[in-house]
Amino acid sequence: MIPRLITMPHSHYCEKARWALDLSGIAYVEHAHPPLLHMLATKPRGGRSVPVFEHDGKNYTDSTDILLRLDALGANLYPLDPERRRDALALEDDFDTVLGPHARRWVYAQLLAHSRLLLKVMTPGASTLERIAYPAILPFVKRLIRKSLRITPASAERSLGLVHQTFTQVEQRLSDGRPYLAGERFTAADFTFASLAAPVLLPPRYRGCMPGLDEVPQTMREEVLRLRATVAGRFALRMFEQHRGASSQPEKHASQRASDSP
Ligand SMILES: N[C@@H](CCC(=O)N[C@@H](CS)C(=O)NCC(=O)O)C(=O)O
Repeated sequence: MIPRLITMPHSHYCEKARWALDLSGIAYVEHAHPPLLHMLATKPRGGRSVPVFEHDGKNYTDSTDILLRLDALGANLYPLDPERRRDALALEDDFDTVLGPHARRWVYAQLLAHSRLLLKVMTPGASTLERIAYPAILPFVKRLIRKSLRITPASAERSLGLVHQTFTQVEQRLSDGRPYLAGERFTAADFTFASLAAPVLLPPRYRGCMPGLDEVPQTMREEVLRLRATVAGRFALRMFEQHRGASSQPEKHASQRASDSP
């Protein structure tokens, strides 16, 4: 059976897994679901969050596990030198646990009031039924997101501070002139950073769904422009430019769907 990647169209952890899959050259189909409805696909596969990668009868329910699986299959995503490999994995873990959640919380805090934009980025690639049902359940999903991510003006501000802190750490690491985070070669550390920073940078080559810079509220747009201008922001954008190819949207995958069922 052709491997499948269960996603939410806008999720930055899904972009990380998608990027790894695209690098691996393994053919796969993407099944995108909007938040909450994704659980109909992840729960039966032993997970909760997306991405979930179904391959060879097994389910990989965490983005790092997906990358490690692809690496074991020969995708060459990590440095070969054991010390550099450990370093790349530690960076990936740090981005996964700090940058990913805090970028997400700050961006949701900016966008939860903008239902039309949310529908635009959350539903591409979903089944017809999901697309029809979603506007009706969106108000509930928004409340759920606010509650489960503990979004308040103060927590969003704190999260933005932590995003800046990660950007400063990346800048310090790059200050010795190295071209990539774990050394001389493009690795999982680089595309994990670029993917998880994407919600605050809105890179044109993001393959999932992101709002355009001109679609987001002005305060968010100003912050995105500030972050894009930093050394780390420019580095992430360069990763997309040099290592992500031309942009496309998950609708492309809709035509590849084996079925609408999870
Ligand atoms: N540690 C997980 C985190 C993934 C994650 O947080 N995914 C979010 C979307 S960006 C999600 O599925 N949230 C909904 C949920 O947990 O039910 C990974 O790296 O795969």
